[in-house]
Amino acid sequence: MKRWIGRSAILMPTTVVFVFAWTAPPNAAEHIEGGNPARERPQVRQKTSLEESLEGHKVVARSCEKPRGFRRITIKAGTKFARAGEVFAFDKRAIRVGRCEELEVVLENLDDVRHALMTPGLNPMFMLEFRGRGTKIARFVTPDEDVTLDFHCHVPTHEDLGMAGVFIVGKGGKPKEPPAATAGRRFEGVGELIAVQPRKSRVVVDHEEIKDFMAPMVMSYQVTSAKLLQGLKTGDKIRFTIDADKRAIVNIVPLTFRGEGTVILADTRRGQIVVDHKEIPGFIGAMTMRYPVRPARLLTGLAAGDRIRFTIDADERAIVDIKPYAE
Ligand SMILES: [Cu+2]
Repeated sequence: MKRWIGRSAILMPTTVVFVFAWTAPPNAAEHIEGGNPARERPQVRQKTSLEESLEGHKVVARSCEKPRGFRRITIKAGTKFARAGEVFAFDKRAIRVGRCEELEVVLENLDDVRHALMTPGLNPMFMLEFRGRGTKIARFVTPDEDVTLDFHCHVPTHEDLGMAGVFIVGKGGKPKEPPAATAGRRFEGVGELIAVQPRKSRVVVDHEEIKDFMAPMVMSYQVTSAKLLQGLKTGDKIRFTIDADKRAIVNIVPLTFRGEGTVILADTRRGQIVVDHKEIPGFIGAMTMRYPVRPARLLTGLAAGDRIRFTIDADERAIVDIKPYAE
C-alpha cells in the first residue's frame, strides 16, 4: 500500500505558476535574522541564539572551501557615524581582509531602528540583520580572489543615506563574475513558513541553503501571487522557486499535509503506522494506508483504535508528527 511514488503526480495539480513584476527592492524591513526560538524543532537540542546565528550564517565563498585564516571585525552602525548630508552610517567604510579568510563579523547596532549589513557581491550573498539595538555575530568566508565587495544596509533608503562601504579582499579589484550572473535564473529552496501574509503577498521562510543564491536564513519574500499562499499555514514546510530577476517567489509546492484518522496498527519496531484516514486535501483521498513514521518513537504508546491527527512531510516521505486525541 505504499504509494509514495505517486506523490508528485498527486502534488502536480496544486502547482500553479503566476508571474508578474517585482515592484520594489526586497523589503529588508521584514528581513529577520536568526531563528524563532519558540518554534518547535523536534529531534534537535534547543540551540542558543548565538549558535543558531553562527550556524545559519557561516557562508563559505564558492571560491574558497577551506579558509586559510581567521579574522574578527567589529562594525558599528548608527546615526553617530553619519557625516554631513548623511543620516546613518557604519563606523568603517573600507575594511581590508585576506583572501580565503574566515571573517567573524561582530555587528553592533547603536540605533533603535532596523539595520541590515549585506554584501550582495559575495557568492552566496551574506546578510546580518537587526531589529533594534544590540550586537550580533555571524561569519562568512571571503573569496579566494583579489576583489572589492560592496556592503550596504539593506533597509530601504539607508544605503543612500550613508550606510555603505567596501570589503577589500586581498589587493581588491573588480569582481570577475558580476553579481548579475544570477540574472534570468531560477532557484529552488526548501524551508519552513514562519509567517504567511496573503494581504501583502509575502511569506517569511526559514530556509536551507539555496545553492548559488543564498545562505540558510530566515527571510521575507514577495510572492508573485497571493494565490500561491492559499491553504498554507505557519509551520508548514514548502518547496519554492525564486526568480532571481524578480527577486520573488514564483511557485510554491506544499510539503506539509495534515490528516486525521484511526490507528489500525502501530508498528514501533519497523517505525511504521497503518492508519484509516479521511481525505488529506491536496495529498490523497480517504483510505487505509501504511506510512513510515520518523522518528519511530512517535509511535510509543499508540494502539489500534486510537484516534490521531498527524502531519505528513512529503519531502521526508514520512509522518513526522502524531497527536492522539479523544473524540
Ligand atoms: Cu540601515
